[in-house]
Amino acid sequence: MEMPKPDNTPRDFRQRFADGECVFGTFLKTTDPAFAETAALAGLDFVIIDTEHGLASPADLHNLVRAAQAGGALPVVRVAANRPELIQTALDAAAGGVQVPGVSSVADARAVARAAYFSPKGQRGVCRYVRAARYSATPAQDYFAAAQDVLTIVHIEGKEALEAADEIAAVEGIDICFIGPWDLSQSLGIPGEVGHPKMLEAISGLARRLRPKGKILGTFLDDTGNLAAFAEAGIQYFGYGTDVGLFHDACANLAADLRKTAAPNR
Ligand code: 3PY
Ligand code: MG
Repeated sequence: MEMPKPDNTPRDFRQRFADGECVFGTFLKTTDPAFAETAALAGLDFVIIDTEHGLASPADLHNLVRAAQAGGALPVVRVAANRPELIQTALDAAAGGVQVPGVSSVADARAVARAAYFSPKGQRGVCRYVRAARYSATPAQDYFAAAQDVLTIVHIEGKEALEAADEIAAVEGIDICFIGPWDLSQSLGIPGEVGHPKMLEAISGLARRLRPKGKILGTFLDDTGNLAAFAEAGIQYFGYGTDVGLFHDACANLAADLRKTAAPNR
């Protein structure tokens, strides 16, 4: 029997985290909403629309967010940098979460919370004619209340961030500390060696250290080798691979399979 699909809202994620569940998504580098919708229809819980290393313009964001919602996944936007106007643009498009790279201090984390929430939690720029407010169809006070339910995700991915991680994790208004293994490996002097035992130790150790602060932990994977160990260390939000990477791997496997299957007949 098919399991009912979770509704994949920020509130639903919070409940599932509290129940000890993990959630899974992928990064989107392309601007075609079909990938967002397909990932959602295939059963991923969320997609991360990547404007740090991807192509989406502010106008693309709207269609990518729409497509993820149409398929039933939570749309998260990774902004290019920790800037309030980028966070605001993502949330105005009705993203359910923002993911902010390179957060390395308490001041950085406070800036994220300030940009992501309306008063009294923050100072997000106010406009009720945006997609998130259904272009004014949602009554203003209802919109301002509902808009406070977003997921704020900060990347811990450098030496400085590791040192400040306990204080960053204590910042009010931050939901998820996401350990970025690629940037972290570079910062630790083992660039790209994300499977290095030092990395496994750094990521699991950090997760165990931050878990008691009441924050959810996340990380990036592109194979399942360390998934069980990371889940055991308390990580619950997993970004796995990218649209183009998954498509590349599927094509590479297909090409190899087709050649192998045809070979005996030639
Ligand atoms: C990193 O590994 O640095 C990332 O940002 C992964 O998303
Ligand atoms: Mg990174």
